[in-house]
Amino acid sequence: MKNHIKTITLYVSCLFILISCTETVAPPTAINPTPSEKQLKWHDMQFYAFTHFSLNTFTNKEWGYGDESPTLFNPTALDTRQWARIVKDAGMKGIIITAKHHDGFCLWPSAYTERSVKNSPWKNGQGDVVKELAEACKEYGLKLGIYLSPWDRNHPEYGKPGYITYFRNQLKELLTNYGDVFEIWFDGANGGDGYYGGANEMRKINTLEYYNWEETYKMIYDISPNTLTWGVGPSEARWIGNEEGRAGKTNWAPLRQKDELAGKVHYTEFMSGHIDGEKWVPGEADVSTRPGWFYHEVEDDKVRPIEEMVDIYYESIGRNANLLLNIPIDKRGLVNEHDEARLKELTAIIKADFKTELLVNSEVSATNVRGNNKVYAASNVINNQKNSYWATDDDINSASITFEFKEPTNVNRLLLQEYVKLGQRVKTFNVEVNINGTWKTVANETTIGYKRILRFPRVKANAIRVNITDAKGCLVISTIKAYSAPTLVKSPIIERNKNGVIKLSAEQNNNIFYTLDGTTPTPNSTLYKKPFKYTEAVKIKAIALNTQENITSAVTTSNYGKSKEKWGIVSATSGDLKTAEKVIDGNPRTIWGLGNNEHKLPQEIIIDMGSQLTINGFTYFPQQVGNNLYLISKYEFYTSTNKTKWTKQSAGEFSNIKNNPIEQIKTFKSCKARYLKFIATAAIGNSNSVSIGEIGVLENK
Ligand code: FUL
Repeated sequence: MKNHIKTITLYVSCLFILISCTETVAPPTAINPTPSEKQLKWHDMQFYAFTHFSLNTFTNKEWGYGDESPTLFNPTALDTRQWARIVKDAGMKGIIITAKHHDGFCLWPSAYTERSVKNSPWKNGQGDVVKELAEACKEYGLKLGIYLSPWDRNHPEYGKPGYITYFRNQLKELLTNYGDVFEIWFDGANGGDGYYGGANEMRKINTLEYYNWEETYKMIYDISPNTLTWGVGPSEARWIGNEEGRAGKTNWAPLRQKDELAGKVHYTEFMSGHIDGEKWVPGEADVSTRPGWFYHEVEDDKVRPIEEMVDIYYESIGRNANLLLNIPIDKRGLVNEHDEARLKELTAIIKADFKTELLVNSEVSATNVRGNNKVYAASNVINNQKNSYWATDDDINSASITFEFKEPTNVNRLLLQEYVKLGQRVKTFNVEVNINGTWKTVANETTIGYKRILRFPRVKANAIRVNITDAKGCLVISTIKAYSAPTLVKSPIIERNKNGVIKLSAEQNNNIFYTLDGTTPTPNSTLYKKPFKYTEAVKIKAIALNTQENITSAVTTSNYGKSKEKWGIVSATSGDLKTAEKVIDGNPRTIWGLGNNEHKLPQEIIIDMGSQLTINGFTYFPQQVGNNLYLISKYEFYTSTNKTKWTKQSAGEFSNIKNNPIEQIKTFKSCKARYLKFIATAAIGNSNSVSIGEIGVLENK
């Protein structure tokens, strides 16, 4: 009898399972906003290149004024196939080119202006860079994107209705003559002083009204429906709010775009989007391999260190954003060797980090599965099918999913994806690992979105559990993957103060080895023990060694002129001389000038270098820390051997300093000098206040 009952029970439960598995359970309803098909395709691209290349490449500027002659554009070995090969090898999916930057020079022979390649010596005016790139992209299976600067510092009619017709005509040319364009990039820098056909004046416009973006976008979609619009106006993707390539840890694709268009959103909010945003406007993180966007020879040794590049990857793609990585094209018309080498390193590290997926053979279970139906099974997250997902019941917006390994497994990366076609939902989650029976939390996080990648210290885990603790509705998770990435040893930081004291630092328990003669350091080089003094010009190279795993870091190189030991402040127009000393203390984080009302422009500082030096440039490190950076936008720089007769060596603007407050390097003809006079003549913003982190010189070798 007992057995009989057992059989019946078994039979009933099998039937129940069978019914619940075959029964169709409706998929979750979408939570608005949701992405369009075009946006979904764009999300899948994840990683693509930016190429800044124009007249600026030849004039050594970041922003041209608009009066530079097109005859200066003369690459000696332009090869867009080389760009495409390097981009493809780096695993990127497309290239966006600066068809026209702010100075108005066109890389294609536009029918609407003389200011283009057609009036340059390159290919006797017969060339077309956009066409060559479109062809190379096609050959290498890459998508083409276009940057067309709305701001045009050359055009006589900029600011008037005539320019809008010109701008739209150029858009038409670019969107019809070069095949498919996956993205059109409209930069936010707009209005200011410029050449404007010889008027040489300041022109300010209201970006939103002037361009009538609604209409401009309508025109774009009519001509080229598959082109995604980026940037100003009611666009389909947004700036990430900085030029460092980093998204917020919390990052919603939704954005309150209506508020943004009404001027009610500060750009720093772009890093995180808005939980209550009414439109799907995902973030794209743009950053250059170097400090500047255009190629400058002085930045050849300033390509971002490999650890920074890796961080950028994880803090953009790993934080629900696409990564747009700029590779400046050099004067030859090629990707420079320095950038190519760094890209290869980055590609190798990313490949190694995601080499072996670890969850694929694990046992998966979840605390809730929608309708108990296998269509929404927890195991869908490891089946590698983009269109399947684990979902929970409608009333369940928190649940756990557990992966049990067959044997203890090393893990330090977790990749998660929501099925964003149905909206971005997860608000908070955490990750636990089970080590020999004890659960330990390794991450406490907020959003997931299209893709989230977590890095945590390597653990040998028996199981991993992801607890989603809050969401906008039921859960819809398409992918969870885990990896064990090799250890990346961070290269040392090199600092030298005013008196020439050199300090090297690295991660805890790492040894540092260095050289002072320009040779590559190895673990047989000098072991760093404590800060030491070295006042002469020197090239320091250092590596860190993780002694536990016996792995070395990449090399950090720092070039120094003579130390500023003998430097002093002669005079400063604001504050006491002691505070002014901060501009020569070797530390860009300490500043002179605190944006208060006493500091009116112009501001001037005179420095005595203590002895006569031969110099051919100066550097200005803007303030790095603080909410208001009091940045200098225009300057004059003078030198003197006797403090009475001054020679103007350089004057002009620090272009793009607002969005990218990097060290500014200005070169000039070599001269002898003992005294330096730096004058700030204009500042960013309305405060009229300025500050300086550090002033330095470029010494002639
Ligand atoms: C900025 C521009 O002003 C820069 O020159 C550069 O093109 C960068 C990508 O966007 O805002």
